[in-house]
Amino acid sequence: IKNELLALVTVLFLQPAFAQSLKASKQRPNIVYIMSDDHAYQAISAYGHGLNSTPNIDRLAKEGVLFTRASVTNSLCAPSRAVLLTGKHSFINGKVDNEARFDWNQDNFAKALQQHGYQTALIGKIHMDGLPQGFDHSAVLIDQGEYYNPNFIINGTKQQLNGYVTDLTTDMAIDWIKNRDQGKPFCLLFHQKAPHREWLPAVRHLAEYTKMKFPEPKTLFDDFKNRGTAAKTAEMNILKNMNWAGDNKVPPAMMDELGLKGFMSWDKTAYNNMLGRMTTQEREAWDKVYNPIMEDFKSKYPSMSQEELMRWRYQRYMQDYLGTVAAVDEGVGRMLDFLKENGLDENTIVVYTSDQGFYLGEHGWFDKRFMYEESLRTPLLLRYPAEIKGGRTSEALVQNLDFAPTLLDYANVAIPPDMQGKSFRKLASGKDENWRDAIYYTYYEYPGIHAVKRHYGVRTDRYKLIHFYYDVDEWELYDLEKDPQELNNVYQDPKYKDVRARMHKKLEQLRKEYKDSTVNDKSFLPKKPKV
Ligand code: SGN
Ligand code: CA
Repeated sequence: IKNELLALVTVLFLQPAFAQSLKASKQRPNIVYIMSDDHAYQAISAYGHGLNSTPNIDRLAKEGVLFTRASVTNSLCAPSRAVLLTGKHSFINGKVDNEARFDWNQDNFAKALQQHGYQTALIGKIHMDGLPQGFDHSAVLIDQGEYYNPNFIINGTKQQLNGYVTDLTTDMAIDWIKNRDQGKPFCLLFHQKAPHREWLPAVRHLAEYTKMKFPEPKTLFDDFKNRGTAAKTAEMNILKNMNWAGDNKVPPAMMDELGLKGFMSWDKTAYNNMLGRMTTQEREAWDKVYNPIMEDFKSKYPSMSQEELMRWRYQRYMQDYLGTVAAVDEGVGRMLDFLKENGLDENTIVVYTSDQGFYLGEHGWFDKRFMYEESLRTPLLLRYPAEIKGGRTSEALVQNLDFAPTLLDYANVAIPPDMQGKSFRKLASGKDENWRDAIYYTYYEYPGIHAVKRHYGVRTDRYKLIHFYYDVDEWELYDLEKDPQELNNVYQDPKYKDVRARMHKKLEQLRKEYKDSTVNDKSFLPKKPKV
């Protein structure tokens, strides 16, 4: 019997899965944090909006947890990244808008991981000046970065790479893991540029996506009745505020023939610069697909109504935006396959998220910035089989503020007490947790591009209170249960008197807790961002 037992134990040990989980229990987990830029949750099929198909990102939902109400604290690129790194609100970490300087000398969670024996890397978009601190290796795009044959700054040295940005970023991310020091755990921030404006899909996706027709959101023709000034004056309308060449890919010469004017002064330049980066072959492939579309548009344009034009522009927008998402999804698939093939899938936490949400035609809009749902919320999926059973969803009010403490918690590194977020590690695996019942939001980039007024607010399970200030003084209150699309501001409605008072109280409480004194402190307000 002794021999049989010995044989059984030996067989068990030889099972690769068993061996791996035994190893995993001893090692600190690796982290692959994947973040895209402007990736709306509506454009991930696991969220069930029926727009497109993202089978690889969906694998994270099947094998992990999907958060339905994850949100950001400031719906803008660079501020969101600063919150991710520091675990602190914008008014504390100082990166209040895209123009403000980010102080890399302050603490961030990557530095803490490094100090505790992790090897760290940052690959892709970061949208901040200065050499990233906290990373053993960095390969970052300059500012917004380019889709075709982009420039990267690799450990401080500029280099132009040949290829498509999403694929190059994925290649570099996988290569870095391949070449890592196998004796240490790792944390990789794998940040895609896509699907950021101006939405240039990879050559292999052009034909497929430009043939697709997408369902229109119910509020594509929103008239902003019962809303305040901020929503009415924002410059995010697909019909009025998009660029013809830069965004919709109408060639500049055709714009002239049709008498079309871009909303931004850089409309034609953007098109010329972007397409000018392509190789001859890439450009030929592009023209082959886009020329017939544009010729067809040219012939129809003179008889198109404003409504038809809006519909055409919405479809063009969706085709290119979702076309860029296709390559992001493939990159996630390649990363997951790589981890699996190399026995790293059990002991690696994989996160997928975006720097914020995005409007895909809701309220007639593109872009983000507002505290309304589509841009406040951001996709969040997390896979870690050692702790999380697949197929879970969570409605908890988690935020990007929580990433730094959560990842430190998984790595068994003490969470610095001045971080303002909270670890959602227990929540992720479905354990009981006394979670926050409200979130706090701030937005500052005004005056600025898209003209979204400064605001801050609070959101609870059911209600949202927003204050727009600076050159207005307006309050909005939404009942998200009765009005999930936020079409009816009930701030002045007597029926909501008590709710309104409760929400004001909650807001004050949060502003105190997070130490925000910025709204009444004029000296804090950043200098006019350049448009
Ligand atoms: C650019 C875009 C804007 C976008 C900002 C910020 N205009 O300025 O539409 O809101 O970036 O985006 S573009 O014509 O230059 O493309 S963010 O994701 O970096 O915050
Ligand atoms: Ca962004």
